[in-house]
Amino acid sequence: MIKKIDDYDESQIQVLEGLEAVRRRPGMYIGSTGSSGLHHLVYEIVDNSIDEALAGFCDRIEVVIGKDNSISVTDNGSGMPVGIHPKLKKPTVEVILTVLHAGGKFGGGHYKVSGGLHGVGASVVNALSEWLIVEVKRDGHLYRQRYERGKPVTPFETVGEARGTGTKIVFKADPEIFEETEYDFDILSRRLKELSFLNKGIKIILRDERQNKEDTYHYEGGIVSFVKHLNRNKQVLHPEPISIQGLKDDVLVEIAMQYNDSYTENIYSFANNIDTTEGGTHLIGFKSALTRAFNDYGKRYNYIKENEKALSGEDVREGLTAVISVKLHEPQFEGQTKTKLGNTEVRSIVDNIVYEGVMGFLEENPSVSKIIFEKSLTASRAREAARKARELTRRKSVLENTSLPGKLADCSEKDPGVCEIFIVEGDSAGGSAKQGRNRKFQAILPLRGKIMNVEKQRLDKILASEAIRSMITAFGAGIDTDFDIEKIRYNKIIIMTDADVDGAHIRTLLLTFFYRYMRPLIDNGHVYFAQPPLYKVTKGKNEHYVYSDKELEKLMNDIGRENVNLQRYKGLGEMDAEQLWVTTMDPKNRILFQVTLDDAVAADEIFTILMGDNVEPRREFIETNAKKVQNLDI
Ligand code: 1YM
Repeated sequence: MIKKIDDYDESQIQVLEGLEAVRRRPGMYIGSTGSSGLHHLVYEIVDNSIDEALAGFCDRIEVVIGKDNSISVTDNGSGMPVGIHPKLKKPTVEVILTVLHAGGKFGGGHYKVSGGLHGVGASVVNALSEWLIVEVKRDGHLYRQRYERGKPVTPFETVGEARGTGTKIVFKADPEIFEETEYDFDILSRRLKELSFLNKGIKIILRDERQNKEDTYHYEGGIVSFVKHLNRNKQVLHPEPISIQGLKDDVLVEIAMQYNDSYTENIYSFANNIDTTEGGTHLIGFKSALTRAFNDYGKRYNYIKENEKALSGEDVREGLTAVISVKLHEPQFEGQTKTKLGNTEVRSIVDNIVYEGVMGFLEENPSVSKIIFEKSLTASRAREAARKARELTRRKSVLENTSLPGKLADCSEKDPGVCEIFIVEGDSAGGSAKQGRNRKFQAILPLRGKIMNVEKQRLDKILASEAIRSMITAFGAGIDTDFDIEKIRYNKIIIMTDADVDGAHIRTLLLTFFYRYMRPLIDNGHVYFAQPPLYKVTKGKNEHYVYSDKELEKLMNDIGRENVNLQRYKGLGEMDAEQLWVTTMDPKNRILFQVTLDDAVAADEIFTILMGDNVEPRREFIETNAKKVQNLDI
């Protein structure tokens, strides 16, 4: 008896130490105490509901952002166990909410597949919350308990009657821990929507009481709906995505894939609902099976002749949108951001299931197969042509011994870390920029004429464009699969265009090109937009350059409107070299926008909408976003 009391004391001390450790080093448990960590709290709680849904007991999850930025998550599952925990002699709910990693110890045999990147569970959320309330409906009773900063402040008790079953957790992130405590509806919405695609049949509701907004996500089609959604603005080559599922050695594999008429591949892989952005064994298995299946089928049905080259992986993935989702026990996550699936056994499991599935589909759908094969074969030929063109570009520059384009005014400094290159629209602005710059570290590359829309071209055509070739040689880092960020000759690549619609168009074209063919430039934050002023305001001897209408309004109020001369700049060409330097190029005064692409899905969507063939979504996008674009002289 005495021993048992000792045990209890000891475990109680361990509990407090555990939660104290979480509060002392929150980053270790949720990644950060910034916005990402804050949103992570929600995912941890939702993941418990998702697990309950995967076990077959829950089909509805409601997430509410309160006016005070509290979060409430409610599910209609079986309800957390309410009995006394046999070892710790406390209500099991309290154990779940106060003991680190408690969740795993109770596993009832079904997949405990969910669990955010860190998979640390509800106790971590409790430790990092100013307060948390848990409610369980079970056996006709409503139970409740309240905690503050991880410690129970009321007993776990029955507070009333209840119909049905389920669990509700309401919490408020602790401002002592988090740098910010305001939730972003769009961030939560994106992840919850993704979860509902990845776990078909679950209805997830997101309500924002701060702004009376509500979204519902519910996809009976699961990842098939996901792929349709990803392709919704593209011209698809077959109306229904190919859907493959299989279960082997307790690993559940689900694949949905659909070709569109573009030239890019868009493959998203998930393991236990976690976005494996670094890929891993499931992705490798998928790719190798797809290539093998295409080549085997192609040879059998004479799409690929006896003496012809086999299709490469890139050929068979051209224009492919796919979602790969695996669920397994004990996933191993590796890589820099722990988003690479490492389980070696998964590779052959996915490979076998995909090979069978793709072969079956090709055999049963000869007309779709023909369309996809024609695309892959054209891709193969185009890639061969591109290889030759690239070879030629490389050889030419070596032979002529003038690797840099003629129009480039290079800087004298050779250390890439301090060098910048301005990509300037038009020769006249290019001239002013060349005169105005600091030639020690600033290079100027004027681009004449239209920039090619790379979304609609394959690499061989793209390489035929002079503007694009001159950028490739000026940057010095190659292109596409040859691109090597280590070789880049400038730390900052600054796009300098007029602040009008044409300028915005050129910026988007250049960004599309960088995004598709020099992606590390964007990922590593090398790309910037210069921000020329919109107005010059002169009053007496004082001159002010103004960069936005808001700023203009404020300045006018500050200096008074009488005897003011307001000059509106229509383009870079209206400024002389000196003005261009002072307002737009001098690091001391200028405003630069750094281009970031933290969300490949959203970026791809924007590029597709703005650049693709479908006019209607483009018009819609421009209409809804025109208001958001500031400093644009429309
Ligand atoms: C709003 C958050 O946590 N729901 C939830 C959690 C659990 C159960 C049901 C559950 C699981 C099991 C048995 C089981 C949890 N249980 C545990 C533990 N919603 C939310 N709904 N009975 C109920 O896994 O066997 C941890 S979470 F530890 F008891 F298993």
